[in-house]
This record gives sequence, structure tokens and C-alpha cells, in this order.
Amino acid sequence: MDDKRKPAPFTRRQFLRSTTAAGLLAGVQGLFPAFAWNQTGNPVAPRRREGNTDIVDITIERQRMELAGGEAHPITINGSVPGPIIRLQEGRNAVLRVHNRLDEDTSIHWHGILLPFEMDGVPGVSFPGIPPGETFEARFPVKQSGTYWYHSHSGLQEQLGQYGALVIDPAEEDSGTPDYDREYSVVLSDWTFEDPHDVFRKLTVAEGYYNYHKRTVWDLFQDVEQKGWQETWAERTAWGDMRMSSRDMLDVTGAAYTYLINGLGPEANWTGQFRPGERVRLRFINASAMTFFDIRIPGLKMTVIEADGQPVEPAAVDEFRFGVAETYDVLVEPTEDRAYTLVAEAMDRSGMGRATLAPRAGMAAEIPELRPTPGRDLEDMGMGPGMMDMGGGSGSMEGGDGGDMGHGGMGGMGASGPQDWVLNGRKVMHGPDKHGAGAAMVAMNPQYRLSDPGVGLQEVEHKVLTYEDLKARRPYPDQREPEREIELHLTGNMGRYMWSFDGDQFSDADGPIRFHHGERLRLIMVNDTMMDHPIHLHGMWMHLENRHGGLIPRKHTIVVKPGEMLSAQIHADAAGYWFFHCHLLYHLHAGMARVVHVA
Ligand SMILES: [Cu+2]
Repeated sequence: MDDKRKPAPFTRRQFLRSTTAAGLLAGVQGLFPAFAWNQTGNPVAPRRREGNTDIVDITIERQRMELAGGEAHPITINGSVPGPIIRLQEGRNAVLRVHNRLDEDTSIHWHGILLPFEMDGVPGVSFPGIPPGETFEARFPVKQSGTYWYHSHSGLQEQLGQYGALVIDPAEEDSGTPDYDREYSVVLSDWTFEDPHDVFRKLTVAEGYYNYHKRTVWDLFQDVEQKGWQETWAERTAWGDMRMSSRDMLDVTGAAYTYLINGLGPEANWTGQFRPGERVRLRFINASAMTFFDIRIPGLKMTVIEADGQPVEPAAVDEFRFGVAETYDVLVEPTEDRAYTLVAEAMDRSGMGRATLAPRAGMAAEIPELRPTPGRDLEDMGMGPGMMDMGGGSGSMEGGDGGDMGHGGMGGMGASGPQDWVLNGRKVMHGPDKHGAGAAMVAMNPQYRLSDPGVGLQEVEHKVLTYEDLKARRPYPDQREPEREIELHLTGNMGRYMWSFDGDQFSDADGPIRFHHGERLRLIMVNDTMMDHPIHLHGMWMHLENRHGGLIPRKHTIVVKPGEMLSAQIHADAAGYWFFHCHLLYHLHAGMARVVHVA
């Protein structure tokens, strides 16, 4: 197939066109190889048991196959995209043998897994990589349970399909886990027929290349009507100075991507079956390269029971947003004998993934329309007057005293007020000359936003999960107060597609971030950019300080919103070299990464 083909974002109209007749739907299914068309769950990698050790073999290779409605050439694992579910058990030893049948180096990182750093699978940080034709054995004791995943950490291979679910059963039945009758892994991803290196090049050449939602003259008139000329003009000038559109929410959009659920595009409709009255556990994994998804199952309440593999107090929600690399486990209890649509809208509403829960194969329910593209406004981004200091000569935005906490519309504080925020009253420090050219702006007054569901979800009329809803089911044994603080700024220059920490891209950084072995520290992250960044620490937990005292949740990936300041406690109990980075693949590729050295 022609590589230049750009599949259009999935629309309801297209869907109706392709599936009006049930017979046609069956025809679409027929195009897919048996392993991809899966009614009852995903393939599980064969596991060999030897004493107290579980051995799993996986083979990485490039294959031609049907994907996203076209002929594709993805990197497969054991022949499929996503790769098979790897199933392990807490308390046993794992030997994961990765065979490289590519003509280039590869790697597999076991995302969210506590293990010796040499087994972590990051080329150049924790091991040299796996050359073509060779095998790497990751050996480690399994010290945790829950839903995780695995993916390549080499170049842009992850965008080509190299990822899969990793599910770890608890050592013994956990009395706190609600019962369920069946379970499915639900792996979300974003597929493009473009070469990932072309995608990256386009982003560096023209910021907003994939953004087809630029504000229009019509929007201008609406703004003027609502806000008056003066405010509208000030806002537009600010946006212009920042060389950004208020509708840039995702760097790569449905213009380039087809959104896959368990490897199937919206029309192929992955279906998980249930018997009415059963309780079904869905293990959601955001394995995409660049896409934040908003997940709904209209007609069904979802009860969130785990976040990033860790048990949380059950939280009943109608929708949740999850960042790249996060996982959420939810329970649903469909009682009716009918189909339900699982909707996974891209955050910018440029497309959706779609799947179905149904009592029988071939059933389908109504698919909601894509909701309108939300616009970030300056306040919404912690960018109201006095909030942000734009580099590049727009000092006009720096008005006010920086203490204007009460500015309307800040989703952050909610009713409970700022007083119990651990960072309340903190003076934000910026580096010498405000992080240099790598930072186009800095947040002067970053906000608590953990009770804010995020752009586009503040106004919806049903319950949307927020980070403040996450409360650990059990207290972490170590409840020491942090002895030390590290403040880190998430920085970027969209115009030049530079992404960095504290203004320095990976290659310019001054050596690793140092953690002292055994210490407990507080990592403070300040997002100086206008994008959400899912920040991932390898090898150790980040305990997100979301005002739940001894029951703050543990995460491996924390999304930091624009204009947000948040903190996480880290128990630095894992010696070695660990990667720490933004999990947006092209942000990582552009340099938003560091090595953490624990010694
Ligand atoms: Cu990022």
C-alpha cells in the first residue's frame, strides 16, 4: 500500500456507510486474520512453568498484515498487534525471553514493573539493546500484582505496534479485590500508515502540522460577542506570540491516526462478550504513542478499582481520561441483554476508538457522535493574567502580582480550598534565564489541578474521574516524611518542537538526577508548557500527593496538566540507573527525558 495514504478520522457517517447491513459487518470481519478478530479476549503468550519460575518466549518481527482497514507493515510480537498478554504471578520468578527477528536492534521495557535495573530494557541506560538475531532474557522476581504492559524502548518502534498487556495475578486472593466473573484486557493504541520518522520530521518542520482545528473567523466573532474586543485581542496576541493555537491539544491527531482497541479499528469493532448480570473486569491500558483517551461506556457505570496496577478505593465514574502509558482497571455490571458501545475518544475529538460489550458476537449498539473540540482558554491552562510569563517578548502577559489565585474558572481548588495542598504558598523557582531557548514560557503561578478532570471534561454533566478520586486501598508501609525536595520543570518550545526538563533536552543534560539509595524524597513537577505530559519513572513508585494523607495512590505515570504544579513522594529503594521521561513518544524522541541514578 502507498505509504502516503492518510486514513480519515473515523466518523459516524463513515461507520454507518460501512456497517449498515449486518452482512457487510461480517464481511469486514472476514478480512482480518483469526488472531486479530477476537471475540473472547486476547491471545495469551504460552507460559512454561519450571518449579517456582514462569518462562515466556516472545518473538519480535516485522510482518505484513491487515491493520486499521489497510495493509500495514507493523512490528508484531508473536505475530500480532498488540502482542499477546503476558501473564505472571506475584511471588514467583519470571524469565521473559525476547527474540529479535528484526534487522535492527530492539528492546522490551516492562512498564511499571519493579525489577533489577539491568532487566528494565532501556538501551543505553540499563542494557545495550538486543541485536538482530539475538535473544535477551529478562529475569526477575515478581513483587507486585495488577495490570501493566510492555513495549519497545528503541527509537520509534513503539509506534509501529510493539506493545502488549502484562497481567500479574496476586500471590494469594486479595480479600479487598471485588469479585468478578470474567475479564478482558483493553489495549488502546494509535496506528498510522505514515513512517514514524516522517511524523516526527513533520512535527519539527511545522508545529500543528496535524492540527485541523485551528480557530476560525467564526470563532473570533463568537469570542468578541462573549468577551468583547479588548480581551479577545489580548488573548489572540498572546496565542500568536506563543506560536500556538488554543486548539493544539495533541501533536498528532486523527488526521494521521486510526485508533485501535486490541488491535482493531472502529469498524472492525473488537467485542468482549458477557452474560447479563455478570461482573466484568476491564483492564484498560493506554499503549498509544501520543494519544490521551476519554473512555465511556454509555449506559454503564464503571467502578475504578486499580490505577497503574495498584488497588484503589472503588470509585464509580461515567468517564475517565487516561494519559499515554497509564492503566486503569474498572468493573462493569451489564444486566440487560443488549450491546454496549465502548467509546475511546481522542482528547482533541479528532477521532475515536470503538469497541463493544455484548452478550453475543456481531451485536452492536449506537455510537455517540464525536463531541466538539474543546478549546483551551488561558485561564483553563493556568495562563490567566498574572499566571504565566511568556518568553519571546510578550511581557504584556506578565501583568498582575502573580498572586491572583482567585481568578475565575480555575478547576483546581474546588470547594475544599488550597490550605491542605502540600505545595500551598510555595514560591516557584525558575532556572537561570528561565530555562533558556528550550522553554518558550514559564508558569509564574502554577496551580493545584488534581481535582480538575482536564480540558474538555470540566463541563460534562456526568461523573468524570480526577486524580483526587484516587485513594489507595491500603496504606503504603513506609510513611516517612520526605527528607529532600527536587523541583523539576516540564519545558518546551513548540515552535521548534523542543521538549525538555528544566530547559535542557536529554543530550544537553548535565548528567543524571541523583537519588540517594533508601531516601524518601519529594519530586515537585511544574508544567511550564501548554500540553499535558504523562511523566513516567522507571523502577520505583511515585506516590501522588493528592490530599489523601496516608492513602495517597502509587503511580508509575503521572499526567501533569498545563500550568499545573504537583508533587509525588518517592522511596528511592531501587539502586541503579533508571529512565525518567515524558511518555509521549515524540516528546521523548525530542529530548524530554533524564536518567535517574539511585546510589
Ligand atoms: Cu511531553
